[in-house]
Amino acid sequence: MTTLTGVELRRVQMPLVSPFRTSFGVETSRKALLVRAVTTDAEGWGECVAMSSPLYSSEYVDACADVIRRYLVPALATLERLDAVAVGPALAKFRGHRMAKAALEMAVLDAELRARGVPLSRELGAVRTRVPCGVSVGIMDSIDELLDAVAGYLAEGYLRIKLKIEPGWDVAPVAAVRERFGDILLQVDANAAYTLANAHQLARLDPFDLLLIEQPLDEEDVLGHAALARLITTPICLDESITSARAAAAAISLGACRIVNIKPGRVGGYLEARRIHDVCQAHDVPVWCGGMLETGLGRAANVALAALPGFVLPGDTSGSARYYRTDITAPFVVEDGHLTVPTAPGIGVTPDDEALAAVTTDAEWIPV
Ligand code: NPG
Repeated sequence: MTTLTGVELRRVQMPLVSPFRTSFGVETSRKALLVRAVTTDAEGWGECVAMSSPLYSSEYVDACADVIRRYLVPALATLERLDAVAVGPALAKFRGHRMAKAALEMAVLDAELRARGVPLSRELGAVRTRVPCGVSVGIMDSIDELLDAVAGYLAEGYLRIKLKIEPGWDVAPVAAVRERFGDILLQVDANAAYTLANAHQLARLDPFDLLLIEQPLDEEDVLGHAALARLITTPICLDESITSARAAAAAISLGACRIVNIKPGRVGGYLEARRIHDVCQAHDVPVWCGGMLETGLGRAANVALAALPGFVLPGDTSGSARYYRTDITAPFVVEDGHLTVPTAPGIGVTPDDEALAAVTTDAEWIPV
């Protein structure tokens, strides 16, 4: 019977190859929290997708570390039998904190699958050996700078471009990219920067034949998205609003979205992510895998998830080089617009000791 021996929380700081600007701020380096779960059978790695400030969602790195240390690890320590499927139910009494829960569940799942010799992709039900890659392009100082960035990504083989938008940076960049690059797969992401009062402005994106507009309105404004869907023709995709399979089912029933972005960290883990995939598939709602500037650890797991059958759109699963000069795992390299799904047990990758040590700013052992 497997039990938990302890958990290591490790903070890393990794410079981004170029600043990444969204409607809520600029990231110049990724300060991430990594989780190493040690069990009586194996050890496994998890990555927490929270940012250092609560700007994308209410979670942030220090809060995640605190809740993991103070509540989540002690709750898992009481389990007589530590299975990844038992993690969610054991942590359910603690409200929210999905990114923290997801990181811990990922580490336990990785350890369990390594012990069983099963790759995460097979455990989740993957049907592909490689996944098509998109890239998310931040807000830039000028249209020329944006066009250069997009040209570079297309030359690297990316199959879909996502433009970050905000009021004042929406129709003009989209029009410029369409005009210059023609019939590419193109979508936009607003990170909740608009209100329903902006519907007229958002409708001006309709002629550009976008795949989707992602999260135009506030995360809690599901009804607003349903109203907006009746005013624009571009399909609405939800990200921040979809926190669980239940939330996905409700948003779909209400007509708030026709497409769903699945980020395992945002929804409490890979097992809930698979449930959202299943709900969406049952409703013929296409899904794609989002990204949170993950290191190679989170990327490995995201690529496994993106290989499930309902992931029919290219995800924000870019190659390591789009983010980091040196990743902490062997780099993921885009070939022919695709990333290869890892085949080794668990998430299929481990950190390189030296690379990890070089970016570690703090490490803490939590015994159980
Ligand atoms: O490729 O990992 C990536 C980044 C994809 O745009 C991306 N992520 O809102 O989806 C998002 C966004 C994000 C980035 C959110 C940074 C939070 C922080």
